[in-house]
Amino acid sequence: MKVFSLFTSLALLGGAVVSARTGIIQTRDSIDNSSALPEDLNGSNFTYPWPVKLYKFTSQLQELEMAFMDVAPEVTPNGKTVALFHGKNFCGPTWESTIRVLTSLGYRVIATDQIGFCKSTKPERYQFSLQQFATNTNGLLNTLGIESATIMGHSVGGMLATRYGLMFPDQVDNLILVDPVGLEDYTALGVPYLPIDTNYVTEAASTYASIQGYENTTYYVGQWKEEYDVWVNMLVNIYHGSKAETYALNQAQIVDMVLTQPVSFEFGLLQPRTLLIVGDKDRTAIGAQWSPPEVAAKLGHFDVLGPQVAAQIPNGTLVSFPALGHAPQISSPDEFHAAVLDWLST
Ligand SMILES: *[C@@H]1O[C@H](CO)[C@@H](O)[C@H](O)[C@H]1NC(C)=O
Ligand SMILES: *[C@@H]1O[C@H](CO)[C@@H](O)[C@H](O)[C@H]1NC(C)=O
Ligand SMILES: *[C@@H]1O[C@H](CO)[C@@H](O)[C@H](O)[C@H]1NC(C)=O
Ligand SMILES: *[C@@H]1O[C@H](CO)[C@@H](O)[C@H](O)[C@H]1NC(C)=O
Ligand SMILES: CC(=O)N[C@H]1CO[C@H](CO)[C@@H](O)[C@@H]1O
Repeated sequence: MKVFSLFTSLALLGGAVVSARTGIIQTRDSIDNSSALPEDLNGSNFTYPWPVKLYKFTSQLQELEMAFMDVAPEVTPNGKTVALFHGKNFCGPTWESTIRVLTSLGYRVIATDQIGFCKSTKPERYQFSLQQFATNTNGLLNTLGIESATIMGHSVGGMLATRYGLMFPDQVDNLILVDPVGLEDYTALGVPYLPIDTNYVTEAASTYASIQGYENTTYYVGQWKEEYDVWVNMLVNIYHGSKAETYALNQAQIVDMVLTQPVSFEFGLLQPRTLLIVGDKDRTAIGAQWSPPEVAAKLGHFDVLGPQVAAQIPNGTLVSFPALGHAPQISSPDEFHAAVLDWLST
């Protein structure tokens, strides 16, 4: 049987894989540390605050590149690593101030761009799943020789961090979920299903005004500051950049992933020590925009969801910010970092 023989050869080859495209055997998983990466990398021309590296690996029979920053401690290393997962409207560099705080205390920080986002490959065909993202990211950390790390994820990255904690509990020192989406199962609460093609049209129509308007309301509770513009423009340039079409498709697939792959039934199974951080004024709910008003009204109450979910997590602690929205690490970095460091130190 063909499939069987492929698996057999994978097992025999150990550290190598067969490329479906070329049929040739390639060395598995490598890191490209080249300092000469182009400014426009896989459709994003944003200048990152630290050198961008590429994790090259094979997934779903294609060669992919996952961009990341590997930031060394600025002081004597404390031997610990934090891996940061961005949300749907952000990228690795949006964590810049958090990276500065952590590296100033001796942490090594890995800030990833997931496949389909930012400076990573935008595949034309890919089965997007939280499990696949978690597997990709675990492969990166293993390739870097990092045996375990604190995992911190924001928004969709928080949903991914939850899945990562469920799949790799022995490799998670601490889990930090920052306004994660998926604290509730949107579909079960009545969000109608929209095909990827419909989401694609919405994604492809993204503009500065649509992104800024959304972030102003949900991320910053209507308190816009000029310094937030940088993150909107970073995104607008990808939507209009050299990989615009595939990026819009990938983002539509990611909306589909969030709606069809709930984690909300599994919080009780999380083994790692977990900090859940929420802004009580966050009302983020995937699909609320196209739901009937009575459905939308039920969704995204982080002030209620925070305590509910923290109580389900066996080793869970809740920190809530009464006045903040979806992005406390951006809107109130000092308060946010104090809460994270306080919890990490106990
Ligand atoms: C890139 O750097 C990593 C450590 O960050 C190292 O393990 C790897 O061997 C380097 N790869 C190349 C091709 O220099
Ligand atoms: C990225 O591209 C946009 C236009 O698509 C341009 O306005 C912007 O200056 C570019 N940024 C960088 C850092 O090259
Ligand atoms: C942000 O939203 C608030 C409240 O809806 C509104 O008053 C304000 O004009 C908006 N600011 C910007 C820059 O869009
Ligand atoms: C929570 O995790 C910490 C650190 O791993 C551990 O010391 C503590 O016993 C755990 N508490 C519970 C209730 O599992
Ligand atoms: C799919 C794609 O365009 N991938 C590119 C991402 O960027 C790296 C570095 O320039 C290229 O090698 C890939 O081909």
